[in-house]
Amino acid sequence: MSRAGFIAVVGAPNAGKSTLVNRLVGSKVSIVTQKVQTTRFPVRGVAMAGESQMVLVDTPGIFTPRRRLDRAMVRAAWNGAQDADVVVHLVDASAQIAVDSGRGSAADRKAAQDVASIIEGLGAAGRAAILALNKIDVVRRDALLALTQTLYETKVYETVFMISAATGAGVEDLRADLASRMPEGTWFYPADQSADISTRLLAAEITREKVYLRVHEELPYAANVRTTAFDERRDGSARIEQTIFVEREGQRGILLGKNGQTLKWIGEASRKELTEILGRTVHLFLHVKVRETWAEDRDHFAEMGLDFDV
Ligand SMILES: Nc1nc2c(ncn2[C@@H]2O[C@H](COP(=O)(O)OP(=O)(O)OP(=O)(O)O)[C@@H](O)[C@H]2O)c(=O)[nH]1
Ligand SMILES: [Mg+2]
Repeated sequence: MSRAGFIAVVGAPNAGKSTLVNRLVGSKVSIVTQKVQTTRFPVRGVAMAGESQMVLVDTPGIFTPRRRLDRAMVRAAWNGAQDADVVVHLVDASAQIAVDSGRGSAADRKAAQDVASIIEGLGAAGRAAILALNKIDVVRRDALLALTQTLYETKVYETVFMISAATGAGVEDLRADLASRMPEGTWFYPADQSADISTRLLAAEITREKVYLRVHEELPYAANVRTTAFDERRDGSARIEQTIFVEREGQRGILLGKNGQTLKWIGEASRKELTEILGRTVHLFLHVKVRETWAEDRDHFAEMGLDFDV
């Protein structure tokens, strides 16, 4: 009997949600960076285990929102949880443990606050979740057990897994458990499909990942990437044109860099990865435009599947 269902992966920004989804799927469907708030909209990846098809929904991190885009991102994450058959709450164990031992950075403390508010939200929704403690490759075993105990006592979790999305430790146990929780039914996607994102959008995401990797502070959050043209060429290669929108003229300058070096790096890194993902030669053309109001543009939200009016 075949099984199929939806699994929402929720958690504070930077917990490793996208890394976990990519690992379960077995290919890159969602971008990953060391910066918080990388994922901006729910991304679906498809993972298989025997006769079970698991549609994993990678969600934006849940945090205290300020901008319209933040609000829409957090709302999308909660909606993902609501609509799913199973909710996995992924927690960065290393950040929690650092805070509990008084060594936490400001970012760790922020993450711990977000975790507390997610637990509150899960409790209020009456949703039993699976707790997955992530990044066990960088924490001590005794501290991990103490943390497990504390979180389990909140009573919002059915079960706990300790994993490293980065190394894969513990992930197969989690996969088997998730597969067994899928309701009986026919598959949602063909067996060979691993992602549900258009190539144009994926291409924009790959470039946005490179922006996040290359520029810092507020600039990544002020930037957005759109694919404006995607043409198949007769020789089998793809010609992709993209615009990176930023909010201010100064940001445009930083993104271009001295003699255009920064943008060149971004374009080269993105082109390389797109060539790999698409399995053919890619010609990538990047433009940078200042559009103060891109984060207030209804069309942008629609493209990402985000609700503009939350
Ligand atoms: N050491 C370690 N690092 C990890 C692990 N999983 C993820 N990371 C790192 O944590 C950072 C954040 O990973 P992401 O997968 O982008 O996290 P996310 O939860 O999707 O983040 P947002 O999209 O911003 O909410 C990246 O630098 C990852 O390489 C892990 O198991 N161990
Ligand atoms: Mg992410």
